Amino acid sequence: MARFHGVSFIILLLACAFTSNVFANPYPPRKECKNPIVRREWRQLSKKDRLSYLNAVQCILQKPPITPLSVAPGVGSRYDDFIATHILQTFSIHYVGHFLPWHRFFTAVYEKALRSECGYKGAQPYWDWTLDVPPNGQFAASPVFDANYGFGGNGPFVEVPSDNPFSVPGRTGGGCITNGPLKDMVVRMGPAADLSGNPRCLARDFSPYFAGRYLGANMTQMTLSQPDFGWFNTVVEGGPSFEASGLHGGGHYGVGGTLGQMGDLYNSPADPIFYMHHANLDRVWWSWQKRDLSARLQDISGPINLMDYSNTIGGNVTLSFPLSTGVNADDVMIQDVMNIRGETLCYDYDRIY
Ligand SMILES: *[C@@H]1O[C@H](CO)[C@@H](O)[C@H](O)[C@H]1NC(C)=O
Ligand SMILES: *[C@@H]1O[C@H](CO)[C@@H](O)[C@H](O)[C@H]1NC(C)=O
Ligand SMILES: [Cu+2]
Repeated sequence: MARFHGVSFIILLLACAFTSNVFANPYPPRKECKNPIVRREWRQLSKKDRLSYLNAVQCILQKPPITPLSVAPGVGSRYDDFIATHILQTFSIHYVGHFLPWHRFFTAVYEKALRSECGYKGAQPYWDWTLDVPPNGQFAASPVFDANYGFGGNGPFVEVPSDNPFSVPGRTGGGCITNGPLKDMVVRMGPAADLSGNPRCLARDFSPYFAGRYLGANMTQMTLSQPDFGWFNTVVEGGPSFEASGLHGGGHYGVGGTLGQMGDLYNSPADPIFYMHHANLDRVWWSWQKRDLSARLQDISGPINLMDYSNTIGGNVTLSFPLSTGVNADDVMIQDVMNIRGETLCYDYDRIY
C-alpha cells in the first residue's frame, strides 16, 4: 500500500508538473530530423561526387537572379543573390553574437538551393584546413585547390604597395586564377559594398604563412576549449586586425589575401570556397556544441551591435533573435538553427573534432 501511494504521488507530481509547466523548459527540445544529409570533407568525396558538387556550382552561377534590380542592380545570377545578401548585411552579421548562427543558416540555404534548383544530390562539403597546413600538409597543394577535382589554385603574384595597411602578411598571389572550373567565372558584385555590377575575374592571393598561423590543429583546439558561446564566438571570429585573427580570418585571408575576393569582408561569398570554409567553421561550432549538447543547444550570447562586446549600445542576442537571408529563404530565429538536426536544419557531419 505504501509503495502504491509512493507511485501515485509521483504520478500526481508529474501530472501537476505537466499541467502547470513547473518544470517547463522555455525552449523545449524540438523534433529531431531523422534522415540528415551528411557533410563530408572534400577529400573524402569520390572524384565523381566532387565533380557533381562543382557542376552544381556551375549551374547556380548560370541561373537567373531573383533579387530585384532596385535592391542590387548588378546581380546577374542566382549565385549573385547570395553575394548581394551578404554584402547588404555585412555590418550586421560580423563581430556580433549571431555571426555563427547567421553563417550556419546562410550556408544551409545555399546548400538547399544547389539541391532543389540545381539537382545536386549530396550535402555541402567542408574543407578541413588543418590537413593543409604544417605539419600535416602544404597549403597550395591542398586537394581543395586542385585544377581538375577542386576549385583551382592561386593567382599570379601582383605587387601591392608595402605600406598598404591591408597587405596580408605572406601573400603570394593576387591575380586572376589560371586553372580549374572557375577560371572563367565572372564576379559582378563588389568590390566591398558596390552592388552596381563590376564584371571581373575571380582572384586569389594565397598566404600559406597566414594559413599556417591561424588554421592549424593548435588554433582549432584552442578555439574548442572555450568555456561558453560568448568566448567561443569571439575566438572563432577574432578581432579586426590581422594579428588578432581567428579561424575565420585564417581561411579568408589565407585564400584571399589582399587582392582575392575571399579577403573582402563584404564580397567574400564571390569565391565558392567561401561555403567550404564556412561549412568547416560550422563543423567546429557543432563539435563544440556536441561536447555538452543539451546545454550548448541553448547557449547563445554576444553583441547585437557591431563589436559591442561590452554591451554598451545594445544587449546580447537571444534565441529569439531573427536571422534573414533576404530573397533566398524565409526568415528564422536563432533557436531554429541551434540544432543542425532539428526541425529547420537537417544535416550532420561525418566526423567532428
Ligand atoms: C599555432 O601554430 C602556429 C605555427 O607554428 C603559430 O604561429 C601559432 O601562433 C600557434 N597558435 C596557437 C594558438 O598556439
Ligand atoms: C551578455 O552575455 C555575457 C555572457 O556571454 C554576460 O557576461 C553579460 O553580462 C551579458 N550582458 C548583458 C547586458 O546581459
Ligand atoms: Cu560573412
